[in-house]
Amino acid sequence: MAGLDWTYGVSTLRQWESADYEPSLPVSEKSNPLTRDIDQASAYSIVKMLQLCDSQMFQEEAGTAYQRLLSDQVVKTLMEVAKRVAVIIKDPQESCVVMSGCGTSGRLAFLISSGFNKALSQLNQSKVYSYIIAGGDRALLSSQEAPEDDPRLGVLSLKKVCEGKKRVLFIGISCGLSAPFVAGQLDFCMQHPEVYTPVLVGFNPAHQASVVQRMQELAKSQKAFLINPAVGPEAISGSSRMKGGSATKILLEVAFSAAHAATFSNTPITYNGVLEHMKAYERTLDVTYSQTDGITALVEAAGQSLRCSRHVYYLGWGSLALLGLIDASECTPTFGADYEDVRGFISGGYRELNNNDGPLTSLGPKFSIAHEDFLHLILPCLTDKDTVLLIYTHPDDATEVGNMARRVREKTPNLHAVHHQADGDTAASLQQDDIKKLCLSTLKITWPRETLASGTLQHMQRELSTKLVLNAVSTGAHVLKGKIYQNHMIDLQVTNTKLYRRATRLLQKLSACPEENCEEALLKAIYRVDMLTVEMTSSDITTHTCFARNSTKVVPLALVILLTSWSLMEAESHLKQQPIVREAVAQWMW
Ligand code: F1P
Repeated sequence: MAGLDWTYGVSTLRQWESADYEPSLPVSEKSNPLTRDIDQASAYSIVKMLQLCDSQMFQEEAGTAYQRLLSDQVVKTLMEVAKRVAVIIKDPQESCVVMSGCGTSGRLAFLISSGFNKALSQLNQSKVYSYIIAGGDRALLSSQEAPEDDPRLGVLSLKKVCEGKKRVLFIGISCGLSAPFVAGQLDFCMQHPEVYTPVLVGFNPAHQASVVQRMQELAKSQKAFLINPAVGPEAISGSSRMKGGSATKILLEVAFSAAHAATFSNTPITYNGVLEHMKAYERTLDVTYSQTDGITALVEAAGQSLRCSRHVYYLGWGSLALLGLIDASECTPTFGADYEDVRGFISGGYRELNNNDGPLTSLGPKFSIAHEDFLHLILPCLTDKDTVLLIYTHPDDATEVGNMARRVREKTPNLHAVHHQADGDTAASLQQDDIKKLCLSTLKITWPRETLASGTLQHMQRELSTKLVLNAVSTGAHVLKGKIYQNHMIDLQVTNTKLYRRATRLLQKLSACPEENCEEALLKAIYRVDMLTVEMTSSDITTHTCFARNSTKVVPLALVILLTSWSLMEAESHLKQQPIVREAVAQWMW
């Protein structure tokens, strides 16, 4: 922790809000002043930085241009959306709620729709929630960035899900308000107002884009809704899986819970009800980060595994396992990681996942997600350099967790647990003690005892808490592995327009070269040539990003070329000798 001062003043926490802080960038792409030195930080400091970044989600509005999570307008819009959902729940034959997004946003659409459909089933009601993810179900577990750029694909998938419905509440999620896939769907909704009411969820102020402007216009007469508070820049610039994902989960769960309570327990949808529910999520952050030491232990263990090219495995039960699958799948696009680096497994496999397309195992090894798969494919080769993390909450799962812990323990002591427990639950504590004895570290998150009615609310908070912990583990571990420069991911995949633009901007920032030169270097690295042909330079971004799917280390390579004027081959061999990208490029950047 040496050299780091945790008494950050208000000015550092709020610096990003100032009009002259990185003015050309939207909030979701700005670099967070709090994490500028995250690449040099210890595991403990990393966790503390993430805590501060997350706390920015709940900062109050402060007379700047930004709406915040708890702003009046956001609460009021959530109330309106909740009322629409309540109408739909009463008419499941003819209506539905559809959530759609790309990458993390689509994965959260899946998680949230599964949770609320389950709640409806438990009440013997028909399901009304559906999800769409760009790239289809395979994108739930793997990185599929290209479809994000395709508005027509968005419309086709929306039409398919809504076939025969007379009333659709469409919720398009794009943290950066940037995904053409979602924009296409919103546009389609606005063309068919007799059926569709569009809602846009994202975390940047509304901008000049035609779709967003038209949404704003329709929002005045409540024919469309915009929920776009700012939650502050991500800890790793642009990594919207973190706060963007968390805030998406909070906003939609608050709206849907209010609708369910209004329909099934006669609780009116009120301003204070919605606000209080949001604040309950704020307390989730406190409950979670009160365990800084426990989280730090996990970050350290995972970091050590990745540093020696070994692996991190999340073995989860129930919906918390899904958060493990999601977190693991995001490491590929976010950190340029191999799918084997961080992997998630879920007890019950695809039966438990219950996704639209059913089992995806035939798509390849990365789609083997059941605990049995872990036992057959991974356990035999497990070493003490690998980190295994058990993730569970339900006391009913404790026996299975114990059995799994014993199997893993025969191969490695590097076993850890994250589990949630209600305050004073002594029966569960006894079982936990057995599991704890088998684990190197145990992160126990304790929740206040609650009545049955608030049980589902707390379950969703436990999910968010798990998301925060796992995001910290995978982000922290990759930082410790040397994948981050300052607070930028240098080795990002350049597989869609947003990522292509982010890469070009990053090259400009780090090399101080003009945009033109940066784009040229980027293309050389994508096409792996020293001289670009006319065909290459005249192709559009989609062509470049398609090609980039099969190229690795594109941005580091471009950066070395820019900083050294070396040939492509020289730059490539340099990067091979120094696989820690931050170190490979740092020597020229001071
Ligand atoms: C969608 C997304 C992210 C992913 C990556 C590429 O972003 O797929 O989830 O982590 O950054 O973009 P958005 O549309 O929600 O902004």
